[in-house]
Amino acid sequence: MSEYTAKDFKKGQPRWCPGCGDHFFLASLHKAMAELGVAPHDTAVISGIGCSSRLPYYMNTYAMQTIHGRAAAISTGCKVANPKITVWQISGDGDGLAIGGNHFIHAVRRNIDLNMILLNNRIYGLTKGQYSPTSPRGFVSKSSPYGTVEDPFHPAELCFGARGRFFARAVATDGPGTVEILKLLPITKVRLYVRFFRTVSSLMMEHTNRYIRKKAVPRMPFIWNMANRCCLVRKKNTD
Ligand SMILES: Cc1ncc(C[n+]2csc(CCOP(=O)(O)OP(=O)(O)O)c2C)c(N)n1
Ligand code: SF4
Repeated sequence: MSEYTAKDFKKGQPRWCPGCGDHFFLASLHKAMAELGVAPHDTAVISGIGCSSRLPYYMNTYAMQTIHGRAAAISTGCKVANPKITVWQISGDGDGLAIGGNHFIHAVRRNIDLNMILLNNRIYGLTKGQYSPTSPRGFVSKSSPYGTVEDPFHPAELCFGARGRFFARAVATDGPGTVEILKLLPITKVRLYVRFFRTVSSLMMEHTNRYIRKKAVPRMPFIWNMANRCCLVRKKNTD
């Protein structure tokens, strides 16, 4: 039984838009950390730059918002300097897979026990809606007014291509599913990578909202663990 509650991990007042999926994810992270029972002073949360990368401000743990695309590099440094610390790395799809793509694949390959989280809204939120490496082909945005002509990354394929061993995804509004997955991360002790979809509220994100409803939600949240070849598909999709 853990001696902590979610309150022990909370700090500050989030500044995300009302209804942004980041609020849901943050609440799940607080809850999962409390249930895992690792002390706040043994935990570090490290991000790059982006809306999602503001998350460390709201953690009552060691926390750092660093520079764009470098969350994996600085998380690696933190973990190597003090392996006893549980490190949670937070990136958006822009931060983690565009400017930080190279750091991402090598951090997965090195397998130094980071809990890597990708908050994937398939767009650059903070800079007002440019397309990202996970935007679908044809996505109309400020940087692709006629639709993108590129195919997106599939984060799971990227993870396994870099010799990752564990991948899971959930919809951020599925609180219990998200907590369930987050609690698996520190105990699996294989390369870890989680992908979350967010639902978003601002008008700018409307396309993303539509996309998530039409295409992403029918695909169930799942967990894939290469170590024991198990694939758990959650039956209920709560988004
Ligand atoms: C070196 C550098 N290049 C570009 C930027 C501008 N910039 C800030 S956040 C961002 C992308 C954010 O997108 P994402 O990581 O998906 O996070 P979101 O805001 O969607 O949560 C960009 C391009 C920057 N801050 N630094
Ligand atoms: S701009 Fe988008 S990603 Fe950023 S806080 Fe608002 S809804 Fe969330």
